[in-house]
Amino acid sequence: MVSRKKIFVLGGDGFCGWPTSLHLSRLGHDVVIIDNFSRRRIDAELGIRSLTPIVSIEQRIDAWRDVSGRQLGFHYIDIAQDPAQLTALIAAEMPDTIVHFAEQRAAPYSMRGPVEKRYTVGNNVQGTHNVLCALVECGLDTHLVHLGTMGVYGYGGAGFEIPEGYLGVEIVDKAGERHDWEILYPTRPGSIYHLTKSMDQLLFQFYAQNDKLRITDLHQGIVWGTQTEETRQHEDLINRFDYDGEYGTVLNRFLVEAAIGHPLTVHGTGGQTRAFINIQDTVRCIALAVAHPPQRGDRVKILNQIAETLRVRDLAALVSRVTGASIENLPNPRKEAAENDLVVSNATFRSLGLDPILLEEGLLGETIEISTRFADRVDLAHIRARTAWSHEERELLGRQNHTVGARTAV
Ligand code: NAD
Ligand code: USQ
Repeated sequence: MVSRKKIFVLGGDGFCGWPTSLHLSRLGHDVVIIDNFSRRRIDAELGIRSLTPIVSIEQRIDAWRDVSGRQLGFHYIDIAQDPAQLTALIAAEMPDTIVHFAEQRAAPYSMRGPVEKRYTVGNNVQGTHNVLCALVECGLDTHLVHLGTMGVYGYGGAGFEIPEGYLGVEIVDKAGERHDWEILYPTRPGSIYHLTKSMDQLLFQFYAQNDKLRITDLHQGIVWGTQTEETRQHEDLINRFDYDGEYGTVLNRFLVEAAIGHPLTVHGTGGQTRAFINIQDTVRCIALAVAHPPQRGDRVKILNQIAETLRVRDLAALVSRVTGASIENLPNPRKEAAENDLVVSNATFRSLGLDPILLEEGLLGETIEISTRFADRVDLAHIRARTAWSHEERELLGRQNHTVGARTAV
């Protein structure tokens, strides 16, 4: 039996936030979405759109009321730019939990140029800090659940299983005495976007220590899939699906590429190993995190939110086997290790009962169906990833006859 909570979902109009809002609502919680539609505006700025047709937030909320009988609240607030409005709403509604998805989340977009770098740092770090500041100002014991990323650990290949957020270290002092410490795992972000998640971690550490805020930081892997049990219930509840070179994530992109007969766009050798999780498990994990808050005075609770790790070339081979798509190895526009190992602990979610969906061939079915159903909405010009991480990659791409400029020609 779930104890009913009032939950704010910051970024509740987005890819992870929308299905999470529905799931928490179905579990009986009182859900209020806060969003500034910046993601929809970036679609317009880039000339792209979700593969799936998404309706307005008002239509989404109406459709959910019709199928579930439950009401979702909504407030248009820019959490980075409107701290007073955010604080006033928190003070008035006194949420038990705030789930924070409201950040610019695409690594390639964050590396496009100075405008996007500044926007990403400003939006993400300021937004997170405004939430923390508001909780202190309101004197509330609200539990903050933040969506972080596996990318804060870096992809250098640690040589051991990556723990959940903290690393045990032994220091030997001048007298030869040994001291055991647990420190935040040294962060090695690979993009400006990932850097903002590293900065968020320090903000959380400070506010948990100084103000005894209760904070859970979920280090999530790459999310794949689209639909959840709740979003399947009505066409107007369909989740967004990014496939373009800036916002599309690797597996969903491969499935769209296969659906339109485009070769699978493997960057480099495809030796990059990454962590993955299906969107249906994202929403389950968040419900579990909401139900298991840290105590007041605890350090930040960090959980790795992943199902499994896979190499990009193995993903491509799997998609090729299932769909018959060809594979193309492209010069990598990103500055990242060509090959890395990645072993990650997800012990806490497993101990809370998560039995994650693994990427077996059968489970790709729904994403392939969605990719095929909406294939005529794909804009071929936006398939290739064109943002170079630095001058080095720009030159490499240039030599390969790609149209890449300082801020990347699309
Ligand atoms: P998304 O871009 O689809 O959703 C983010 C939402 O936040 C959007 O609706 C956007 O309009 C809103 N938003 C952004 N800045 C805001 C602001 N200043 N004020 C109010 N609203 C704002 O992204 P997503 O894929 O749903 O990701 C959600 C969170 O999960 C992000 O923080 C991301 O870093 C994290 N995450 C995502 C993935 C993934 O694969 N999608 C993986 C790991 C972690
Ligand atoms: N890649 C390809 N071909 C493509 C697209 C990507 O080979 O067409 C490669 C990339 O070079 C990279 C890997 O696939 O090595 C993953 O790229 P991605 O775009 O799927 O994922 P990433 O940029 O890491 O970001 C995504 C989300 C981000 C989240 C992160 C989780 O956009 O919000 O934080 O996954 S993680 O990767 O675990 O840090």
